[in-house]
Amino acid sequence: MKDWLTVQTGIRNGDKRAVARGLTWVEQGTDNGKRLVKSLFGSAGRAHVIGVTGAPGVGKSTLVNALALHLRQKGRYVGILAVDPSSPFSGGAILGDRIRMQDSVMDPGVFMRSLASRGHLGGLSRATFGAVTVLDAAGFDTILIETVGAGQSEVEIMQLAHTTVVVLAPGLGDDIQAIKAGILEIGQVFVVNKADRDGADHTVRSIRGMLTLATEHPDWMPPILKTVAERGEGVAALRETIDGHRQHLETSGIWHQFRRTQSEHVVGQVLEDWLLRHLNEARGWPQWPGWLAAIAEGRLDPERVAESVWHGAPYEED
Ligand SMILES: Nc1nc2c(ncn2[C@@H]2O[C@H](COP(=O)(O)OP(=O)(O)OP(=O)(O)O)[C@@H](O)[C@H]2O)c(=O)[nH]1
Ligand SMILES: [Mg+2]
Repeated sequence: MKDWLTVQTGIRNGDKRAVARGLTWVEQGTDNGKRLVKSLFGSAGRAHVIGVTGAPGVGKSTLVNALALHLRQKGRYVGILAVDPSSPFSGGAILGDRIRMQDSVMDPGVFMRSLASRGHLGGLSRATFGAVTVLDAAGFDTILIETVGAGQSEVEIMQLAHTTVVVLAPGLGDDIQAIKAGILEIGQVFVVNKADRDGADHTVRSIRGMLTLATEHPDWMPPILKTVAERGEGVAALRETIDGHRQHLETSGIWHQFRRTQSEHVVGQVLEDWLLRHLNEARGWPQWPGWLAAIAEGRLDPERVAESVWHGAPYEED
């Protein structure tokens, strides 16, 4: 399956092999990948995209797996993206996720994929956007995106989600972690997982305290739920809460504005990617070191160099 039209047709028919091929193209940022996302964008926009984020090890993968199994029992088609920003050193972690998620992998109504940054600058959230488009067009009606809630790119990835679930676990300093990562603001649903451990109620209380203090939620006060993902406890309630949030988005009209807001965001990202690529290319130009020296010595205007980078071609000497 090499030709992109065959892959596109396969994706529209929900063929998993075509979906896998399409996601590889999208992940690698190839021309075929871009063509595919462009052509499928019109058929996407139906799926409920749910971000699941939180500090390392809080149980995101276990929870996503339990949620996916529960959604399948409700007859839903579930796409799962595990976005790993820490590549290339995380092969083990991805493998661990695969193993933990293998219950879902055996089910034809579930498609799971890890996306790694593979050393590309930027691009990761763009690849995630493309992957969501592919899964959405393939008929997966619920898409779960797992990412570690640490840096800017993860916050950007969460902007692709209609509903962001922030996962925490009881234990020393978890409340501080949440503030540090700036993820309090992005969550519409909070989950205290590992509720089988001591301190879960304390964590719930501290999240509630911080939410009341830090954010205004005129329409939607984020619920805080407790789960034991390993045993599937609290997962049904979580699913109901997430569905409730979708309903809130629809009745408030936000659901319909979402694509528009997202489009603007995506255009900005494409531009950022271009600029980064131009800058990296320019760094390889033979003139580059000389220019930097000339700027440092005051013989050359930095704006002149920036213009060259912008146009993707070295400036001509007068
Ligand atoms: N006690 C307890 N352990 C859990 C629960 N859920 C998950 N775990 C365990 O917590 C560990 C981490 O779980 P993961 O699901 O890999 O956590 P994660 O947040 O996806 O981790 P990263 O992707 O590495 O950030 C595993 O050993 C799980 O078995 C739970 O509800 N209770
Ligand atoms: Mg994980």
